[in-house]
Formats: sequence, structure tokens, C-alpha cells
Amino acid sequence: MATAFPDLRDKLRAGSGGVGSAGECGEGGRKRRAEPASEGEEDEDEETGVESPGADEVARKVQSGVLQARPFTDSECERIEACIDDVVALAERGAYKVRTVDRAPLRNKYFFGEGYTYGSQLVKRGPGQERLYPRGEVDPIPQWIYDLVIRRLEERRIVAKGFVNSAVINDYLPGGCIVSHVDPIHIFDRPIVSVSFFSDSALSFGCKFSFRPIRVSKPVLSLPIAQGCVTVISGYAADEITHCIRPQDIKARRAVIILRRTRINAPRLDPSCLPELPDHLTNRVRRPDKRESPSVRRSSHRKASPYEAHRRRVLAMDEEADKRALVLRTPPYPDGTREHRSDNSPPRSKRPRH
Ligand SMILES: O=C(O)CCC(=O)C(=O)O
Repeated sequence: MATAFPDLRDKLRAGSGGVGSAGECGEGGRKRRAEPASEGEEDEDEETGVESPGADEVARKVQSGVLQARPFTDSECERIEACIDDVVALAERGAYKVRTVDRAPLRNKYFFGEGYTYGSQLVKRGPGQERLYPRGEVDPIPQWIYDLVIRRLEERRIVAKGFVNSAVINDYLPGGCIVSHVDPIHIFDRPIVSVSFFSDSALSFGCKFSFRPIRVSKPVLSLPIAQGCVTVISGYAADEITHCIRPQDIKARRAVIILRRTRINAPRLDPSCLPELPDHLTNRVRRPDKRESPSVRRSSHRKASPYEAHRRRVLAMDEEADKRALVLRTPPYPDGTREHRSDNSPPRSKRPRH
């Protein structure tokens, strides 16, 4: 029976010698990279972690594009965290539109207001290819996000009134991560605002990721992001360098609400061109036409379970891997190719099941 690494921090601890001797063998121990080829990542040697000259200057430039504040009290944070749990529970009950929820191992995303194609959903892949979904493909921004979060940020002039039209919740389990990326410049205006909950973490700039085993280079800048903290990035920090969340920086469950504005001229998919949904999303508990409207949803007494929410995705992946193994009769990915997930989650384990 295969043993996956449910927590990517275990992979990091295991190092290259100790990881997935069976699952990683197709790769022949080669190191693989997975991040955009650009965005000011030239400042570090990935093997040695030695910074080349200029890293301090880059760090200063990043810092100049970052603002942080803590506009919520502890009890306000708790209230918002309870609302995030409600979102998780609603998603588990299938109460959201299919494209609102994107599950990955150790990291689930909930898109509100606007959603867009990325990663494996892209017909043509790579930066610049992302497209907004047709209007109405994802659920609207929940009222509590306006009332408890956006309004406060507007009052404190952290964001301009009426700026936000997109809210994404990322819910991470320990060891979850988001690989290095720049939020698509043709889709989102600047600044990019994020509010962190449940636990402290760090936003890293200018990291390189490699996989099997997963390794992340030393950041040009590691920005602490405490629970309840708002982080606003613009300028160099948003456009000229990648940012990521490293697996070793998610030590306990963490969620972030990312508040952005889509560009008025951002390219939008025609409804006839919607990408197909992956298998694990088409096998949903509830058919879309049976979806409850928010106003008639039954109240749920079930406590939200982020762990359960992630577990379902992992099980679906196991089933997919089983299917592939049957069809191929060889370990999946025999050519050693890495699955591309430019949705910024790391590639999942390619370990064959025994
Ligand atoms: O988790 C965070 O604070 C950052 C997430 C992020 O950069 C993203 O989802 O694009």
C-alpha cells in the first residue's frame, strides 16, 4: 500500500534520499522545477542557498511595495474565522456552484464574485493565458465578507471604497503551500489585499520550487503574516517578483481571504468555451440544478471540518490514480513529467499504488 505524504513538511524533512523511493523512481532522481521563468528570481543558487549580490536591494524593492496592518480585534478575527468555517461546511454540502470550489491536497480555494481559469483548466498554458469565467459561474461575494472584512478595510482606507469585486478564500492544512507566482496582471488590478486567519505564517518572495522531493529555495524576502494581519502588495512586490507560501510556513491550519479587483478589460471566456470540469468535480454530491439558493439553505448544525473537506479531495485523487494505473499498466507519468498545476498548488504525489 502506498504511503503518501499527507503533510508536505514531511517531504521536506525527508530530503531527497528519503522520499518516495517507489513513487519517485520514474523520475530517476532528477530535480524538477515549477515556477514562472521570469520575475526576478535570479538572485539565488538553489543548491547552496547562497545569495548573489543584489538580493538586499531586491528585498528593499519588495518591501517598498508591501503594507501591513492589523485592523481586527481578536474577537473579530474569531467571528470571521467562524464564517470561514461556514463556507467550508456549505461547500461540503455542495451548496456552492461547481466553479466556486477548487480542492487540492492540503489547500482548498473558494472563489467568490469572479473566478478564472488557471492551471490544468487552461487550453493553452502559461502566464497570460488566464481568463475570467463568464459572469455568474461562481457564487457572489458572501455578505459577511463585505460586512466584517471589506467595510473595515474601506473605513481604514486600506482599500478604496467599492474597489473589491473578487474574494478568494484559501484554506490550508499544515504543510500546504502555493507555489511561486505573480497574480495575473491582465486579470487583476493592483493592489492585492489579503487577510490572514487561524494561524501565523509567512509570505515568501522570489523562491524557486523543485519537486520530488519538494524543495523551496531561500526567499529573497520572507514576510511574517500574523493571524488577523492585512497585507497589501503593489508595485515591485506584486508585479516584478513572484510570491509563494512555502510548506514549512504552514504549521497549523491557516486561511487567507484575498481581495482583488478584476481589470475592466480582463479577457473573459465565452460561455461556449468553458473548460470541462475534472472528474472529481463532476461526481459531485448534488447536481447543479438542485442547488439551494443561499436564502433557502437549510441550517446546518454540523461543525465545519476543514480536514474532512481536504480528505474528500485526496480520496478522489486516489481513485483517479487507480484508474490511470489500470489503463497504463505502468506507474503513472513514466516519462517523469511533472503534472502542471499553475493554480499554484504543488504537484500531487505520482507514487503508484501497490
Ligand atoms: O496565502 C496567502 O497569503 C497568499 C495566497 C496567494 O498568493 C494566492 O492564492 O494567489
